[in-house]
Amino acid sequence: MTGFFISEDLLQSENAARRSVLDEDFAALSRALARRGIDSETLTRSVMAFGVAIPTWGVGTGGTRFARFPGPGEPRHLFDKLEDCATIHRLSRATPTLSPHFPWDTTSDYAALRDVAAGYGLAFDAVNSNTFQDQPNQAHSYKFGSLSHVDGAVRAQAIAHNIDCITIGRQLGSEALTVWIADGSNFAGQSNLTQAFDRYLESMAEIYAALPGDWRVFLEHKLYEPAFYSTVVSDWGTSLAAAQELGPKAQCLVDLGHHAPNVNIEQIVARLIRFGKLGGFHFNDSKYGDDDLDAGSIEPFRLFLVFNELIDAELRGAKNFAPAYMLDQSHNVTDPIESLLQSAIELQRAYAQALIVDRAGLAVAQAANDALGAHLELKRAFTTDVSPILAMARLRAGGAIAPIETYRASNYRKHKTSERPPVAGTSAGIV
Ligand SMILES: [Mn+2]
Repeated sequence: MTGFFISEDLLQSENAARRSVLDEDFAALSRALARRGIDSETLTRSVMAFGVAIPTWGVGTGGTRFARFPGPGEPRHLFDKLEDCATIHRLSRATPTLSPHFPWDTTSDYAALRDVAAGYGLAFDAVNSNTFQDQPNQAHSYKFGSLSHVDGAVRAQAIAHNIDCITIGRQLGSEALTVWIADGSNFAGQSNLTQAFDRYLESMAEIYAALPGDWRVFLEHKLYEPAFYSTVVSDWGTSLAAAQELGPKAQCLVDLGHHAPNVNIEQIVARLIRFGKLGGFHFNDSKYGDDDLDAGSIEPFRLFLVFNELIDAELRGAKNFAPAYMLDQSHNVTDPIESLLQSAIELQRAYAQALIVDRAGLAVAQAANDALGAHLELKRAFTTDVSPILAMARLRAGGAIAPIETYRASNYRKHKTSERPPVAGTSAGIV
């Protein structure tokens, strides 16, 4: 790192100040869990092994449809973004991978980029294509769609871009491509609903054919926005049908904000797992729609219920089950580094809570039609404060007992504000 970096000395002194309280809390929780037959050491090791990818766009301040209020010391380019991602992982030890986006993260030497990331202990997860906005000097516009556009020349351009993303991803060591398209219509009659989906499937088949043998492609559905009458890949049913038609390398990606209000997302997750088609997640939270709020900030119980399905699948050895975990949030009013630290912790919390569900007790209650008893098994896990386990996992992995407090004590943002003079056109915020 060329500029300021949080020193080992600061990390150690911040941890030392919190160590005795953590030891006390960890011991008390370990005793409580042991009474339930749960080994806190095993649980801590599981938490240490959990990781979620940071989206490179997430470390910049996001915006709304109305405005973007840039924060001080924002990353100016890809290598600044890497510094911020490295800092998040250094403190949280929960974000060992990056999910890049093209063309926003375009650079001239991807082998060098991979080396710089590796120097920070970071690797690359799924690459994201972008056919939802036009790029300078682009031959055709995506105003009326991309992979499902009525004009074959536009579709060909969008297909070529996705294949370019695969080529870049191979150089970065990635093994998956995430495709989300903004295609749809705003007026009844504007688009032939059947033909638009047929064109999407034909385009995706060409992208699918370009996938290396060990790659997967994730299809991300979204109910609405920017199209407000119909969206070509609108829901998990459409996504599942497309993934089944394309073949085994195609799986569905669940963005928690891309569903109808009040939809039972954990049941969708269970269905996709049942058919070996759950590819991964874009974690965030929402109150109304695709709000891209911080994971676990609005509905932590729902997040827990999603992880409950994931653990259930893991324990029963569900086939084709290797979901990729990514955050996909827009940080408008917080320091993005703090939001991403907290979100990674919230995912670990839901994961740990799901791991301590008494599954034998749950199965007994379900078999006996004991509705409340079954519910209480889940609530007992959800209401357990696993914070000491999470903090101990971070400490043992070399991170911070209190990541946000340590980050604030370091004055990282203040240092970056002087190192990074503001520039125009920082890309941030994604679907
Ligand atoms: Mn998303």
